[in-house]
Amino acid sequence: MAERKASVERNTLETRIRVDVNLDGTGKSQFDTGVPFLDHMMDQIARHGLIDITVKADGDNEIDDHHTVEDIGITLGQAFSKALGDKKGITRYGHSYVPLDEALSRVVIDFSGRPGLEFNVDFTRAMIGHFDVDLFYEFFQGFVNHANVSLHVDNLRGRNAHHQIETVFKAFGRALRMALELDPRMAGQMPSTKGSL
Ligand SMILES: [Mn+2]
Repeated sequence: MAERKASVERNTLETRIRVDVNLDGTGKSQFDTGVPFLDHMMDQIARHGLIDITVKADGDNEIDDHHTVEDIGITLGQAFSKALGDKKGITRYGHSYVPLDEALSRVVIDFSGRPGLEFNVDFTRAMIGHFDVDLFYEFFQGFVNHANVSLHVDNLRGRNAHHQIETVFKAFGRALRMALELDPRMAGQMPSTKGSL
C-alpha cells in the first residue's frame, strides 16, 4: 500500500499556504495560520480523524480572515485529493454524530468525485470571539470543491455557538476517518459500480 501523504503549496496575491497531510497518521497537528479559532477546529479534524495535518498560512488578515480561511479549505481539499490518489479500497462513505453538552451535530461524507455541500448550521451568535461564523461555510465550500466530496453538515441542536461548531468539526473528523479507512473486503477494488470516482 502506497503511503497516503501529500504536500500542497498554494500561493496567490491574497494568501500563501502550505498544507501537509498523512491520512494514515495518529492525529498530530501543527498550525501557524494567524487564525487561532480555525486552528482549534482543524485540531479536531486531526485528532478525531487520526490524520496528521500541518498548515502554514500567511494571508491578508489585516483585511479580515475571509481569504485565509477559504484558501486553507481549498488547499486542505487539494491535499486530501492528492493523498488519496485513485481511492481504490477506501470505505468511501462516512458519517458521525457528535454531542458536546447541549449541542449535537451530524456529518455525512461521500468521496464521490463530485463536489456538493449542504451546510445547515443555524449559529446562535454571529461571532465566536474574533471569528466570524460565516467563514465556516467558506472553509467547507473550499474543501468540498477541491476534495471533490459530497458533504452534508447538520447541527441538530445547540445553544452555545462554540459547542455548535466544535461538534461539527469533531463529527467531520470522525466521518473522514470512517470514509478514508481501507476496507480489507474491498481488496483494493473501486467502491463504485462505475469503476472510477
Ligand atoms: Mn473548544
